[in-house]
Amino acid sequence: WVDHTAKYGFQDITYKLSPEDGTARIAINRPEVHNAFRPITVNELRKAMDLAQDDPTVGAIILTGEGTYAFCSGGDQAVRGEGGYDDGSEPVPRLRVLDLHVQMRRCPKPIIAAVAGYAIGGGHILHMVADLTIAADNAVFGQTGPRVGSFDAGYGSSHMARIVGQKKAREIWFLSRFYSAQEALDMGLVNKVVPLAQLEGETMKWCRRIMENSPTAISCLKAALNADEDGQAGSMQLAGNATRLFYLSEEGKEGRDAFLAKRPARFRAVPTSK
Ligand code: 2NE
Repeated sequence: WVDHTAKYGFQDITYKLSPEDGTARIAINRPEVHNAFRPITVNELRKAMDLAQDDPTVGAIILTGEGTYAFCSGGDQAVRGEGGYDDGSEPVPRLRVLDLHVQMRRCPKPIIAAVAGYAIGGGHILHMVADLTIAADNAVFGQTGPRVGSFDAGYGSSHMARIVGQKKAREIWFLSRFYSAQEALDMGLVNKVVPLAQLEGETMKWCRRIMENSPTAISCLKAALNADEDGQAGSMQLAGNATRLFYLSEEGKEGRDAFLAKRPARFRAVPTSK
C-alpha cells in the first residue's frame, strides 16, 4: 500500500492506494472510540471517496476500520450536542453521513466493506450501504440507535429491509441486539466470513477478481441494482451511464460535430444503435 493520508491532511481516516491492484483503501482511524465517526471523520470519508472515484487507477474501493477490534461503532456520542453531532468543524451541528451514503450509492466503482470486530449503529449502516461485505469471524453486527436515542430512517432502514426482509429488519432495529458474523452471513447481510487473519487477503482477492471485469459493465450493473430502490435519482444514475456511452457513439459525435460546423446533422449517415 502507498499511504496518501498525510498528503491530504486526513486526521480521522487513512487513505491508501495499491496501484498494482487498482484498489483504494479507506479506513476509519479512531481506535480509542472503536472507530466511531464525528463530523470531521464523515467529511474526510466523503473527500476520500471523491478521490478514489476520480482516480483512474482505482477500480475498487475498500472501506474498513484500522485495527481488528472495530470496523466502526457509529456516531461519536461524545460530540452529540443539543441539535446534533457537533465537533466544531461545521457551521451548524450536523453529521453528513446520509450524504456519504448517497455518495457511496452513486459512486460508479464497487465499494467493498472489510469488517473486523464491531460494526454497530451508523457503522453497521456503512457496511450495508457498501456493495459487498467481507467479514472476519470476530465481526459483530447490530443497530443500537434506539438504545441511545437515535435512528437512521434512510438506507439504514429501507435498504436493510431489502437485504434481510421486513421482519428481520424490524427485529434488528426494535430489539437492538448484536449478531455474530455467521448470523449475518445466514441472513444475507454479508457476502463471506473468513478467519480474521485472512480478512485483508480475501478482500484483496475479491478486488482483483472485480478488476478483471469490465468497469463499464460493473458501474451500469451497480446503477441498475440501485435503480428501483432509489426512485428518480436511481433512474438518473442509470440514465447518466446511457448518456455517457451515447457520447462515445458515432451518432452522438455527429450531433456535436454538426453543431460546431454549423451544418445540419447527418444522423442517418452514421451507424446508429437501435
Ligand atoms: C461497540 C461496543 C459494543 C463495544 O463495547 P466494549 O465494552 O468492547 O467497549 P467500550 O468500553 O464500550 O468502548 C471503548 C471506548 O470507546 C468508546 C467508549 O465510550 C469507550 O471509551 P472510554 O470509556 O474508554 O473512554 N466508544 C465506543 N463507541 C463509541 C461511540 N459510538 N461514541 C463515542 N464513544 C464510543 C460499545 O462501545 C458500544 O455500544 N458503543 C456505542 C455504539 C453506539 O451506540 N453507537 C451510536 C449508535 S447511533 C448512530 O451511530 C447513528 C445513527 O443511529 C443515525 C445517524 C448517525 C449515527
